[in-house]
Amino acid sequence: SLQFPERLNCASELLDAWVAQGQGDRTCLTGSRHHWTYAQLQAEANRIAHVLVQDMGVVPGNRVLLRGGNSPMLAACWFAIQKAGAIAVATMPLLRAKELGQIIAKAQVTHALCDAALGAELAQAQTDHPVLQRVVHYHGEGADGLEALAAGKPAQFSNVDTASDDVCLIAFTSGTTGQPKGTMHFHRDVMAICRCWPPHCLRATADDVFIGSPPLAFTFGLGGLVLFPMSVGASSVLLEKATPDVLLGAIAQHRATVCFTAPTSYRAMAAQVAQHDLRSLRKCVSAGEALPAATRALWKEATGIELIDGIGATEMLHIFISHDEAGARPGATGRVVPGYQACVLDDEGQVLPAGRIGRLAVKGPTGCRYLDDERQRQYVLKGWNLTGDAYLQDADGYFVYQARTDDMIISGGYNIAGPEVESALLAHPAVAECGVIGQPDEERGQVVKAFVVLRPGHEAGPDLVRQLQDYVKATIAPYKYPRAIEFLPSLPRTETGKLQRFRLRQP
Ligand code: 3UK
Repeated sequence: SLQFPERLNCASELLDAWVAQGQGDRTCLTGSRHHWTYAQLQAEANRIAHVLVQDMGVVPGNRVLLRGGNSPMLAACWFAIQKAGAIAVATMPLLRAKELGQIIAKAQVTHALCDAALGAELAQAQTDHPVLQRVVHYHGEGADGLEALAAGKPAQFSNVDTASDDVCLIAFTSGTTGQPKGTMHFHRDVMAICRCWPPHCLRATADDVFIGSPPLAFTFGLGGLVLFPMSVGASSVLLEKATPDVLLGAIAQHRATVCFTAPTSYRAMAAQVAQHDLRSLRKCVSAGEALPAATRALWKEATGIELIDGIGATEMLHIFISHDEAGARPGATGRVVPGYQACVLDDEGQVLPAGRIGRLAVKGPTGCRYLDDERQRQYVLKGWNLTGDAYLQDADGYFVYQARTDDMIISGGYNIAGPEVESALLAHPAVAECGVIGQPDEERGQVVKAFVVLRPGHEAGPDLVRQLQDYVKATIAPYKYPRAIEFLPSLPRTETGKLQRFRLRQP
């Protein structure tokens, strides 16, 4: 049920409840430094909660910034913040002082827990933003470190009695341009996402071992690598830096069964599966950007596993359109996740019939609450969240991704979705990665331009350009073919695996 009691603390539900039920000895989190059962994670989180309250002066409602790569300690800190009734503001490890400063100012962050190895940029941000009063480091040495402070604290902590609609988490969007937007989520939102997508599309059990690449600061990673495994009593492997080769090695080493990562990472892994024993793996989830049919086929051929695609958004907290393995349909994201509603709207906000391209709108137990941002009005219309994606819904209720609304290419009067051209190109054996944009053009307004990264053994040149163009013309409507093709050694991507099209557009 998606009804929640008036008082609710997500740490009680996801962590303490297992120990209370006598399941405390089950393995919970594994990292390079720690391997914790549920009881050990609970004790650690309780001690850290005491540090937050006694040593750092955190009171309920304070915003506490987290900075670190994925690790059991980072997760323990996250739960400690929940236990103290404070609000977690997790940040991407690669952020610099200036970006951290924007987040500190926007969320009025007063306290921080930070991996000692990443302290310098945060110290700089703190100098510029004195609202941040107190930073404590973990994974370091010394008597003022988090571990030393926590060692003297009791392993019991009485969780703050939060309301189910108290904010517990401010997630910043991995937006590719503009000022970062903070999205606020309640304790009940954290529980709601555990009850919607996982039981319907993932169906993991307590015996599963989760693994993946998304940072816990990205809600795809927080859900997939901490909340969802813990909601079923499973365990999770947290990797500080999960490049495709590291991830493959770790899947084999830990006998992982459920993997979460982005399409680009599945493509890179597919090329090297032969060197690894992946027989433990049974479920693979793809999100963050559209999953091309060619990538679904590539991964299935390499591993025998049907990818589970799902579109989620920081604003919605997690995935709202998806499918299970049996419901996979190449080229489509899936159907609306039970608990949510979704439709496609025209520019006037009217629902479009099947087959028509328009703006994706979604509604459900979670939704967009920007922290002090004018853009709330653009994102939410009459209770519907407009994700900024162009989609169509087919007659069977499957949603077919087209492009980000601002990324639609208009060329010679035609509307062309770059990702459709990318999907066509990715099916060609010479193409490892590609990105398609509209390049300004006097005559046509825009022309379709493709940036292509080649697989080893293929040579860039006019012959290959012509081959690729002919290939696209033979696969999709010929007017969509890329009139310009440029070869690059790699494509610009965010830490979350999203192609940065705006950077491809810069001449
Ligand atoms: C795009 C997809 C097509 C789409 C996210 C799962 O990506 C997540 O959140 P962000 O706020 O970005 C949201 C935007 O990313 N997108 C994501 N997944 C897909 N497009 N197919 C997909 N499967 O433009 C969306 O509006 O960074 C994903 C769970 C939690 C998340 N926060």
